[in-house]
Amino acid sequence: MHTLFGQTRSVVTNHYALFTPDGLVRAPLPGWPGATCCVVISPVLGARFAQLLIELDPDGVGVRTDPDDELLVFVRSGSAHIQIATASRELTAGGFAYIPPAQNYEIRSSSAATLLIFQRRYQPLAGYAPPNLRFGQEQELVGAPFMGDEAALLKTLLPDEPAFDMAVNIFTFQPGATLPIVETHIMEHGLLLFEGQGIYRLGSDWYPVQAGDCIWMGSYCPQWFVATGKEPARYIYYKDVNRSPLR
Ligand code: UGY
Ligand code: MN
Repeated sequence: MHTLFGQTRSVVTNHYALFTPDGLVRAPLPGWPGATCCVVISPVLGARFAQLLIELDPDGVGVRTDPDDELLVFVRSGSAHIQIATASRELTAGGFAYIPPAQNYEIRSSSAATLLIFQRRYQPLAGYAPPNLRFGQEQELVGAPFMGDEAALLKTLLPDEPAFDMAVNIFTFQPGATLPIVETHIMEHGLLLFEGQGIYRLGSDWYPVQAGDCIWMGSYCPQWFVATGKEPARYIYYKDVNRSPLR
């Protein structure tokens, strides 16, 4: 569907931002020679992490540029080969890798793949070593009812352990299902709506959203969601966790 010239659903504020696919702009990115990259969310916006959309074809590769960064790499489509030290995996759609700081990696694709990446400076925690490298497959995870609601199922991709300073979860809402409360919390979010549609409340505004939309919610941004339409709505989101609010 064409939008009227000069119109967009994208909106950027100090507390939140909504990015619709029509307005995303690709640009070269250090660490991704030959790949097509889009930095959707970054510290320039006020966030403390980055959310990247990467299109990899056989000419593209992803390698580490900063030893302090950790990454959650999620394959949206196609397949990607991830080589980390002696470990290597072929990941297909729904596959993911958590890459801890300092571990060198090489990400390639033999055909074409689209990746979603959450990346941030790892924040060490006294008494705990950084987490280990992990691979997983979203389809193998079982969703748990969110605050008792069978119509809102939550899958957690990473263990809830103190060493992790990030969580990445996938929500599936049946049509009509909602977040049970208007949440207002210190954690920030980066989000990509995989499927379906709904209304997202951000601050004191309400936005219609659909598959492909990305959202940044800063700390303390009031947030709420209802799935609308006839299909379930499914989104993946990042959240900072397990660290002192004073550091
Ligand atoms: O984990 C969360 O804070 C989640 N319930 N927030 C959200 O989906 N906006
Ligand atoms: Mn939340």
